[in-house]
Amino acid sequence: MKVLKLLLSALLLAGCTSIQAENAATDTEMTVYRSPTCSCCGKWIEHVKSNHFAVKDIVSSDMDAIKEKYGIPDKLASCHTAIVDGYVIEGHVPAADIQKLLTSKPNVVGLSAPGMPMGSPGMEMGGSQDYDVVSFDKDGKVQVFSAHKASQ
Ligand SMILES: [Cu+2]
Repeated sequence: MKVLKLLLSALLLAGCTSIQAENAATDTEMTVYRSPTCSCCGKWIEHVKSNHFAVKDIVSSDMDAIKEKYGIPDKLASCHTAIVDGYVIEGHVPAADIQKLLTSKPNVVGLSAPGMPMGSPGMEMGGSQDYDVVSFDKDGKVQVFSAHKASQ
């Protein structure tokens, strides 16, 4: 009887580990830097988490230093800054755009949704506006990566 119990718990343990391994294989690791007072940052983190990103959430009181470190041009700066697969993701960029970036792997530093566009993921506070997600490279070249229309 004791042996059976042991065997059963061993099987349960094995089951748990395989589930964990599965999650690790599908979720892409992402590090997010945000200031302690940013609430829309937390909402954006929930958005990417529900779209298969495993987030390492780092609270920083000196976001300017983070943006300088990762080479984000002033005019493209937003609230939080994320690092995923060597790319920089600035502000409320939709998860679908990040997935597109990771698949197409263009030669850019990263993506930004400059400012805090209303209606973008994490900025659903009633209003909605058209906004562009742009890519930027080391030489400061900025290009539209994807255009988003305001929802009705
Ligand atoms: Cu924000």
